[in-house]
Amino acid sequence: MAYEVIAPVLTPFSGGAPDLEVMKAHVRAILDQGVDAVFACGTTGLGPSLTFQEKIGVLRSISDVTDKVIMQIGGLNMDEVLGLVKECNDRDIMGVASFPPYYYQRLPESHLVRYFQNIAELSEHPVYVYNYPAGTGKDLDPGLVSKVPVVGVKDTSENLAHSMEYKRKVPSLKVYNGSDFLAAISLLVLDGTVASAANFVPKLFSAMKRDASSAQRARLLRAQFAIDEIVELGRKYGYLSSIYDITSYFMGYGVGGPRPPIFPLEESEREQLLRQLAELKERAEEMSK
Ligand code: FW2
Repeated sequence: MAYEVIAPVLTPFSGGAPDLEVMKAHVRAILDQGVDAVFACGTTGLGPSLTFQEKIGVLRSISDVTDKVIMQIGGLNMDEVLGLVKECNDRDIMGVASFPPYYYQRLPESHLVRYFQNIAELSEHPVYVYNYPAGTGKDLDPGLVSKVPVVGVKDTSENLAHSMEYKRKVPSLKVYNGSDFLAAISLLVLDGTVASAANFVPKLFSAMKRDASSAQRARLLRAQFAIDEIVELGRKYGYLSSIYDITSYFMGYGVGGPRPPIFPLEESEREQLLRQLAELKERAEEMSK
């Protein structure tokens, strides 16, 4: 099976802690509606602000529901990073992924290579690089990625040429782009997309997979533009916050809220956002058929 649509799954919080039951139900729902796999503890999953124990909780809960999970284990404490690799070794999952130790800006390339080598040596699962230069301040380019034993890369960049360069220079790699705005084109020219919008329009992504494989270019573009409008609207309120409201509204069940330092929307903002989303929801549902 090809894993073309991977959802960087949000982490629902309630009462200041991850709500693992809601998370499991959400993962089940989006997989049932056409998402191929989930990427846990990424950016949308607020991975960088979860504690070690919370990440273990997320891993255990999701892997109780599905083996279609790539667990993002990156962090600044190597013992915890490797501890998470060991936890993953005990679970039946697709792979582990990591961003680089992002806080330290002048690490030599050889140290970044060693970071991924240490992970790969310990991991019993395939390893993926999570490249997100806008978030981490580091670009793990194809030259670096070719030096580490990884099977793929999730490149969160709005520069498609950058993602394609991995394919050209390291053809054996699975390459996913992580920008919602490049989801359609990633289905056509890369191995797939890791799109946060798959949290709230999983059926639309399922229709997009079908349209990509049958070259229904116009339909695919219309779907992409609907996603763009939703994400752009969400960004006005802070996307990592508003994705909880967008997902609850589109999916028809609550997924809690974020946890500070990612603050929830004010009630008035939420009402305004939902009013602005009504027409887009109808459009997305129509196109998901
Ligand atoms: C993640 C993703 C998607 C993000 C993107 C950032 O882990 O959340 O990288 O939404 O704007 O892959």
